[in-house]
Order: sequence, then structure tokens, then C-alpha cells
Amino acid sequence: MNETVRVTAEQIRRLQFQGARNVAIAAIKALQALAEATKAQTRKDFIAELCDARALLFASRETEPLMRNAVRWIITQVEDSDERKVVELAHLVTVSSENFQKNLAASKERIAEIGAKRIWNGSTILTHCHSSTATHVLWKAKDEGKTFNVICTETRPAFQGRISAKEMISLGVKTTFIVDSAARSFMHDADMVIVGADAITSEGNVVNKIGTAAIALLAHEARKPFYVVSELLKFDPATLYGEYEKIEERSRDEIWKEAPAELTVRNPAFDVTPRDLIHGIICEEGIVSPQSVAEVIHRVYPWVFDS
Ligand code: RUB
Repeated sequence: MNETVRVTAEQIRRLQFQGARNVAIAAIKALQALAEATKAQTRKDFIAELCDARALLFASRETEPLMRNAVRWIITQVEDSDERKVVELAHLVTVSSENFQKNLAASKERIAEIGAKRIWNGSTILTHCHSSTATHVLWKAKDEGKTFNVICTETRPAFQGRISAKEMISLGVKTTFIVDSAARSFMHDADMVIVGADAITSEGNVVNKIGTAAIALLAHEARKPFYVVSELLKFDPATLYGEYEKIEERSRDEIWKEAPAELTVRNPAFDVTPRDLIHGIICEEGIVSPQSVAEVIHRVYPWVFDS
């Protein structure tokens, strides 16, 4: 196995790359490194090497369809090419990886432009966990000269809320940091919720950091809009064909290292927010309803549905 792929998969598993976008970019870069270092002599061997890398990267975190779509797309470019020379196929991996990352960066900018329009002067935005897409929307609003406040939940057990809070502070945004269980107490101070996504299902439900669904319920109760900011490529095509999105369950040690052995400790990394609680999905094609997201993806990225 290529060393960079092995190390990257381990870093992803250990949360050294955090958030769906960063996980996908790390996996793409690992494929690029594999292509640069390959010793494969034949097309068949090179494709076999890519497929081994795919299996290892997919296993690193299971609730990451953006990473899966990216890796699948890059490998498909190689499989669909008539080229026989390994050096040319390796070059194709490099070019495809760069194109995919350019597309991701363009989507992020577009989402920020659209999302920032929903933020008005004096408003307060509650966010959960750390989504680079959500913080980019807030960066954009700030860059446009808007003044607003942010409430960050700490996001147990890995405290990704601290990353969001530090980013907001460095932007000069007035930020309040709360424990997750204080979300209801502070929902009335918020004008809207903005969170990221790890996966979007065919029904329009959104999988994001554990606790997101409870926050969506609180926003619904308080009649505050709950927005998800996400690239369309976080859609998981397997859900269209009947699969459930798998929810990664992480080590009990992340919650309580010295917990009594006989105690059952559960640590799901994500939960599912039902579409009825989502005001809109802010994606690169605009603000779309969760109900119509599968159709929009079908129009923009038809290849996602190829098995
Ligand atoms: C991160 C998380 C983020 C999404 C979206 O979970 O749930 O909200 O991944 O992030 P973890 P982005 O820290 O366990 O990876 O918008 O950066 O893709």
C-alpha cells in the first residue's frame, strides 16, 4: 500500500483532518501522491493500486460521501480512459484531482456568496460543530462589512466548536461559546441556525455532527430558520437505492477514558436531521428545498448516480 495513502487514512480516522470537505481534500491529495509515486508497470496494476487505496480511504470514516464521490470520480477517469501508459494514467489522476478541487473551491465561494445574503446587520447566528463551509459563509458576510454575532456550541466530545469560535474571534466577530446542553436556553437569542453537512440523503435528510438534529428541533420550536450549507456532492447516491447512510460510531474513550468497564458508552459521530426541520439547503446552485435536492444533483452531477 502506498505510504501516503496509509498515513492519510489513519489521520482521517484520528480526526487530524476534520470536516467533510477537509477529509475529501486529504483523500484526493493522497491519490495524487500515489500517482506520483507509483511503480506499477501496467494499466491493470495501476488500477488495482488505486482500488486498494479507495478501499482503505473509504474505511477511514464511513459517513463521508463527499470523499467517496471524489475518489470514485477520479478513479473513473482512469478506468474510462483508453490510455495504456501508466505515466499518462498517473498524469490523469493528477489533472482530475486538481479539477475536482477547483470545483470544490468554486462551490464553496458560490455557497458563501448566496449564504451571506441571508445574514443581516445585527443578526445572531447559532452554529454547531465546525463546518469550513459554514464559517466561510460567515467570513463572507463579515468581508461584506456586515456586523453580526455568533453563538458556537462546544460540540462534545471532540470540541470542534472551539475551532469555529476561534475562527470567529479572529474575524473580529462577537462570539458566545456555550455547552451543547445550553442550546435551548440560547435559541431565543439566535435569529437563525447555520450548520454544515456530512451527507445528504435521497429523501433530503441531512447527516451532520451529533446534536445537529436536536438543535434543528429547537430551532423549529423557536420558529428560527435552520439552514444547511453544503456542496451538492455530499449527496450519497447509495441512499437512492435503498441503503441507509451509515453513522460512524467512534471510540468510547473519546467520551470517558476511565469509564467503568461494565458501562455501555455510545459515541455516534453524527445524527440525521429530518428534512421537515430544514428551512433550506444552501448549495452552489442556490437555496434549494431538501425535497428537491436529489433532482438538482441529478441535473448538475449526473455521474454521481452511475454505479
Ligand atoms: C464535522 C461536521 C461538519 C461537516 C461539514 O464533523 O459535522 O459540520 O463535516 O464540514 P467531524 P465542512 O469534526 O467529526 O469531521 O463544511 O467543512 O465540509
